[in-house]
Amino acid sequence: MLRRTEMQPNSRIYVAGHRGLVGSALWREFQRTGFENLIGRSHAELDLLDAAAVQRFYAREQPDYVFVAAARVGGILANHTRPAQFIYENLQIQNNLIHGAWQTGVKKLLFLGSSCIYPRLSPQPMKEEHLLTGPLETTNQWYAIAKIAGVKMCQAYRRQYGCDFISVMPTNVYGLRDNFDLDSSHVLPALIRKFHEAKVSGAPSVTCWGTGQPRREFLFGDDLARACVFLMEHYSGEEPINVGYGSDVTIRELAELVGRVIGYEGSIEWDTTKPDGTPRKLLDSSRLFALGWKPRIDLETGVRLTYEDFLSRCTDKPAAKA
Ligand code: GFB
Repeated sequence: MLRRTEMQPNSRIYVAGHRGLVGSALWREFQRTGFENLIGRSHAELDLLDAAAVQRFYAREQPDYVFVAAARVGGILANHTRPAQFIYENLQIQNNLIHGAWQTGVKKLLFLGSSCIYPRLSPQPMKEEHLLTGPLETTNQWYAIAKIAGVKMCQAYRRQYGCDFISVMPTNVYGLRDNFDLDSSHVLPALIRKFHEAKVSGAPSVTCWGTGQPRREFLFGDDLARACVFLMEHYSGEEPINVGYGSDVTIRELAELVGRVIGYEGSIEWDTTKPDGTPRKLLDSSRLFALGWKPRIDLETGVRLTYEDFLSRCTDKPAAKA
C-alpha cells in the first residue's frame, strides 16, 4: 500500500544499532537530509537484550519513529558456529524493540530482516510470497528463524493493535563501517582484507572459501539506508518488502573484482572444506522498484568505497592503490 508518512525534521527518530553498517548509514542519511532529533545508544549505554532497560529507554525518549537495525549479524562461518547466539540475541533484541515500540505508542517502526529468510532452493529471483514455502539453508537457519519471527511480530502487532510496523528484507549488504574480522565477517569485507594483506605481504595466492560458484547479490549500505527512509515514508503493509540491487555475481567474479580494485596480481585458491551456503540468493525487488526507488552505487564503485574505508579505519599505512 502506498501511504505517505511525514517524518518531520524535528521528529524523534531512534536508530537501533546506529554504530553498525546499516544503522550508521541510516544515521548519515538523516544527518545529510537535515533531521535534528536523532536518537542512538551504544551497547554500553543500552543493552538491547535487557527488556526492562529497553522499556525505561522508550519511556524516557518517546521516539516517533524506530528503525530496527540492531542485530547479531555475521557471515556464513559465524552463523554456522554460533547458532545459539544468533537465535537468542536476535529474538531478544527484536522482541524488546518491537514490543516496547507498541507499549510507547511509536508512530511507525521499520524492522530489518534478511534475504536468508527465504527457502534455500526458492525460485529465483525470490519474491516476498516465497516466504515459508520450503526448508531453509542450514548454515544460517538460526538467524533466519529469528528474522522470520520478527516479520511475524510486525504482522501480529499490526493485526491485533493496529501498529504501523513494516518489515524490509535486504539482500547481502556491505559498505562503510563493515566488519573486516575474518572469522565473523561476510564475504565482501573478508575478501577486501585478504587481498589487501596478500598485496602488502607479496603473498603468491589468496585463499577464498567454498567453490566460488554460489551467486550473491550485493547492496551498498548507503543505498539500503536510502531505501529504508523511502519505505518508512511510502510503504505501509503487512507483507515484507525486498530491497536488492537487481543483479548478482558469482563469488569467483566477486573475488576477481576485489583483486582488480586492490591491484593484487597473485592467484586465487578455493578451500572447498568451507561451506558454500545457499547456491543463489537474488531478490526480486520489483515491488520496491515499482514504487520509484532505485539503487545508486554499483558493485565496483561500492567495493572501491569500502576499500577506502578499510584503509582509513583498519590499517596503519594505506597500500598504494591500483
Ligand atoms: O557472505 P557470506 O559469509 O554469507 O558468504 P552468506 C557468501 C559466500 O562467500 C559463501 C563465500 O559461499 C562463502 O563460502 N566466501 C568465500 C567467503 N570466501 C569467503 C571468506 O573469506 N569469508 C566469507 N565469509 N565467505 C550470510 C548468512 O550468508 O548472508 C547471514 O550467513 C546473512 O545469515 C547474510 O543472511 C546476508 O551469503 O552465505
